[in-house]
Amino acid sequence: MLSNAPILWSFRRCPFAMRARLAIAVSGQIVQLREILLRDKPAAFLATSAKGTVPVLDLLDGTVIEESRDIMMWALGANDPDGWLDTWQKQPDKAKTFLDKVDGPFKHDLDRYKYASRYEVSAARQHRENGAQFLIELDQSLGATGALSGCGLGFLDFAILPFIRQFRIADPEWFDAQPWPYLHHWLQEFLGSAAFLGVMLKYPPWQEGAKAIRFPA
Ligand SMILES: N[C@@H](CCC(=O)N[C@@H](CS)C(=O)NCC(=O)O)C(=O)O
Repeated sequence: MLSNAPILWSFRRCPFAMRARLAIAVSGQIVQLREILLRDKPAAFLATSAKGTVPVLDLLDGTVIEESRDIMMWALGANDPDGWLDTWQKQPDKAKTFLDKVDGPFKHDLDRYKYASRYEVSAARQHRENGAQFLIELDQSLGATGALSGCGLGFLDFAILPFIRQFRIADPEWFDAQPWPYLHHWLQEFLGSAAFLGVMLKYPPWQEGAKAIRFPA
């Protein structure tokens, strides 16, 4: 029954929530999706997780998972048909260091580049430059194998692709003009994939008493 399925508190455009939805979808786990507005967080969401960030997964057995990577692990730990976890099993320290870099310094630069006001042009340029240095490294890795997770797309790719998408959206014209052929190909394939489009469907914000929404659809 859907009402017994775990509840995923999510926000469609949040890259952390996207990576969680991608892993849930590929794993075949079924959850109840509750879309929220970050500027108007429901009391029931804050009662589940006081820190107030999405995604949050409530397993309804007293366990609440409050970090996107842990939600990915939960889903893939239950079922991993495409071998997303292979890279973790082979090189866990390398995978963790890489993701810490994405969620830490890269996200820091992304936010300061993306949300810079027009009065902070030079600071924004510096943050774009910092991010670009990382993207150059990614392009080189992708040139070798076409994926960041080894021979095929896996955890590292899907955990970071939503952030690279955001970096591009800040200035698509500039981004598309950069000499990063492997990165552009990797990103465009993802943006056009059924996997991505399937986790980007639009849902109205959840309200108390609303009918449960099955995810994936
Ligand atoms: N470390 C967290 C970060 C999640 C996060 O920062 N999510 C943002 C949205 S993209 C958020 O909920 N921010 C709270 C707010 O804007 O009020 C994770 O990996 O799940």
